[in-house]
Amino acid sequence: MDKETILDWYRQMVLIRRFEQRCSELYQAGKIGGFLHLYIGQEAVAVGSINAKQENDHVITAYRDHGHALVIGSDTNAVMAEMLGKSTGVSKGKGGSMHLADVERRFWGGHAVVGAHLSLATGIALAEQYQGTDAAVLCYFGDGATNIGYFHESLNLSGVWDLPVLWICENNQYGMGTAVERHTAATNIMQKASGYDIPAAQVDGMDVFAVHEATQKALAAIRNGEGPQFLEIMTYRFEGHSMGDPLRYRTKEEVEKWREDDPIGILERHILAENLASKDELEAIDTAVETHLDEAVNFAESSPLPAPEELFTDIYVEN
Ligand SMILES: Cc1ncc(C[n+]2csc(CCOP(=O)(O)OP(=O)(O)O)c2C)c(N)n1
Ligand SMILES: [Mg+2]
Repeated sequence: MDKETILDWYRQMVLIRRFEQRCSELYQAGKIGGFLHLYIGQEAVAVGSINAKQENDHVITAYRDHGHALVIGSDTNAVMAEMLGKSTGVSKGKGGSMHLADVERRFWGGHAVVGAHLSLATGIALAEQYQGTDAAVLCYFGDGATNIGYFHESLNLSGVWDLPVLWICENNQYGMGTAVERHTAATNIMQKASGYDIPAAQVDGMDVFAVHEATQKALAAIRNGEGPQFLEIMTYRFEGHSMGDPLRYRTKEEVEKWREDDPIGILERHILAENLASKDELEAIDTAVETHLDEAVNFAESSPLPAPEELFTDIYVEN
């Protein structure tokens, strides 16, 4: 792994963190409406895995989607504009936080119905298999989603048809305010994949290198014709389920313990220990990210809202 790549991953993780801190402020100022689910704490998952994909692979996820969009390489200005519901946003301001998408980069969202997008991932994988390409689908979902019927139907069909799909469970220990032990009978979630004869591995989601390596391995197996693969990535969301969550279901000590394993802190310590960059160089990256975000917020705030006529466009696909 060369130094430039590692520093770029650091930049991407800091970009997600700072982007979301800005979103939190904008939400509290009433400039972002609807629901807002922060990804803070889980950055190493999107950065480690999406950087392991090849260009023609697809990505699809749930509503906690800002990190995926930024790592995919969607324009930060347009992602921020979408958060504010502006017409310059990635979904023309009509999707908002939970419905980021970037068709050009094969990023299919951003979905609010828990588990529903797993069936879309299955369909995309079937299309690629039918066309005989070497593209795979990276499909992300939460621990809670593994209790939903769509999850079981999708894993089953992907196994029956040997579809090129990588199932990525971001196990952040909770589905809303309910801990894994209280919401699922099989708390060792990767076991659920073996019910469908799908090879699975558990990965430390606070370690960007571990996530990258596991994803590379799983994608290589898919492209080698070994069928769907499953990763259970162990992570933690440092903030609430969504903005305004009073967090009564977990202790401060638990949060503090996970914060010691802050994925950005772990990477920073690695960079410094390996002399890949100095503290000053890392601070320069942080400053550049802040400047980049100043521009994005200005762009979003000064962009127009969608015109009223836009209510009637983009409802059906036009052939
Ligand atoms: C079908 C459906 N049921 C319930 C909800 C309400 N809901 C939104 S998020 C969520 C929890 C999902 O938890 P998990 O899959 O672990 O994802 P996380 O929020 O932790 O990323 C629930 C129950 C929903 N959006 N869709
Ligand atoms: Mg969860």
